Amino acid sequence: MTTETVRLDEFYADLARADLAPLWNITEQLLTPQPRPRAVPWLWPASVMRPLAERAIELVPVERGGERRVLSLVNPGLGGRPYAAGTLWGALQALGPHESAPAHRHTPGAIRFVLDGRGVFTTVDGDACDMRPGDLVLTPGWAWHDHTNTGDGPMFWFDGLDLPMIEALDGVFFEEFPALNQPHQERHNQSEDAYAESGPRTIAGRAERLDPRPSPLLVYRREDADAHLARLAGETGAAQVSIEYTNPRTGASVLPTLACHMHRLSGDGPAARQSGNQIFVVYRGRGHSVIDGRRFDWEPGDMFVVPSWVPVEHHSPDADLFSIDDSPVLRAIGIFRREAL
Ligand code: GTQ
Ligand code: FE2
Repeated sequence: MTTETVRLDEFYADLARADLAPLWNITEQLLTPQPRPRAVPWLWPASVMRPLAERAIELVPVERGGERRVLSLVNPGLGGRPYAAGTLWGALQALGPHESAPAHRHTPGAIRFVLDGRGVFTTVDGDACDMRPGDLVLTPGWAWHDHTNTGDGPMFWFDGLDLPMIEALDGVFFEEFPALNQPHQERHNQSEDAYAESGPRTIAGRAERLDPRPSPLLVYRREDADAHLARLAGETGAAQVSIEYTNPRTGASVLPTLACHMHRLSGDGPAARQSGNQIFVVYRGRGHSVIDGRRFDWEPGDMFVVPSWVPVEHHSPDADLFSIDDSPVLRAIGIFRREAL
């Protein structure tokens, strides 16, 4: 070895010992020309998840400590971390007949999209929000929340949280409510009444307004989304129409960290990619999506992930896809990109 090489080797060893790294050797892996998400496109079939969730109801009680009966989507690209994508938590939650999940609060914000069952309400800061299939329920960051099943059957819903994002920011706080459940107002769904006369609950396309506060409306009903989608599809005749659930007071996304959409397909949707991660939940109908050139066939209750900047297109003669994404955060810092392909 030349003296030069020896001196260089010594230098790199000294750098490592001093807890320093030379950028010039890692520039290309850090400043990538475009996002290189570690999460991969992936689909979790309802036919696999649902029987496992039913077994969980039989085998595992919902208790303090564990808090929830939730099966989290584990993206195989993330080295075993329990996240659907780098920034998003996705999960299937199950609540058995006459069970309730304890009240707590945390800085990560959450949304629930109801898949199946009846008789459940989620209490959010004292407001009991009734949940029916196709409804969207918000539990904003630091809001007390617990889930109660008053019915004789199980309920299943999709949970979407910004947990990995808040974890990356080292901003996770969690607190148990002093009692198992929080008291709630006798009259349910008060946020719905309070915002009945304010602005629209869904908009065509994507929100442009930004708001650091979550929507004060906590429940978005299936019927409203359905009517809007039907109207849009009729007006445009497009093979895919999309609406976003919005804050009726400001027109912003429902949470400062998460946007929620519903997409109605009646043919071959357009190909597009966007920065930030997305999770899709099949609400109604059968079809397939092509993600990064790979075909994923889906049916109701299936969940799939489209990582940042990966091209995606959806195909179905008749289907509704619910989705969440982290675009409000990318938009807030001016780095959101979306491109038709
Ligand atoms: O229902 O409160 O999927 O706290 C993950 C964490 C659901 C919930 C999840 C939670 C909840
Ligand atoms: Fe929670």
